[in-house]
Amino acid sequence: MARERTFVMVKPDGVQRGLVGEVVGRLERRGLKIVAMKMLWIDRDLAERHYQEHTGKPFFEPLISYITSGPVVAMVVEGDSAIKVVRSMLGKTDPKEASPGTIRGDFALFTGRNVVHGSDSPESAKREISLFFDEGEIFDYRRIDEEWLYED
Ligand code: IDP
Ligand code: MG
Repeated sequence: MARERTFVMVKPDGVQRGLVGEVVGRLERRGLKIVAMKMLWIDRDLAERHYQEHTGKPFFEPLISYITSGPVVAMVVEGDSAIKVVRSMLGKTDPKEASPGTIRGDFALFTGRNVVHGSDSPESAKREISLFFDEGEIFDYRRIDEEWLYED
């Protein structure tokens, strides 16, 4: 069993469209555990740091405006293989290519308005979690259904 933590964010369009509960509900029902969560309005500095790998790309400026355009809901999500599982639940970056049943495949049409973010690797997860959360904001607890969710 590989317990992992990943960083998930409902982007400004997801918040404006009332999809916070939908996203959180899907993660919870899957058996993933929310171990930290907050609403914040990302400023330019944090946006540029979060998306540093995309610096200089043609979509960088629109991406920074998008992600700073309204409040977001940021989370740390824990579970077995959480990084891969969350990415598969989000669907492809371009929602037109995302399978129905995924969040982007069910709720979005445009890459630049794709509702959710999830870390793409253990290194990104670690980096992104520490950008948004202090250690004291992340909680270690057992969910009552873990006994039935986990095989061992
Ligand atoms: P990801 O969010 O699926 O990891 P990345 O390639 O890391 O996708 O891109 C980060 C975010 O930048 C995407 O979720 C999307 O909002 C935006 N983005 C990526 N590529 C484009 C593009 O070609 N046009 C507009 N926005 C883009
Ligand atoms: Mg990415």
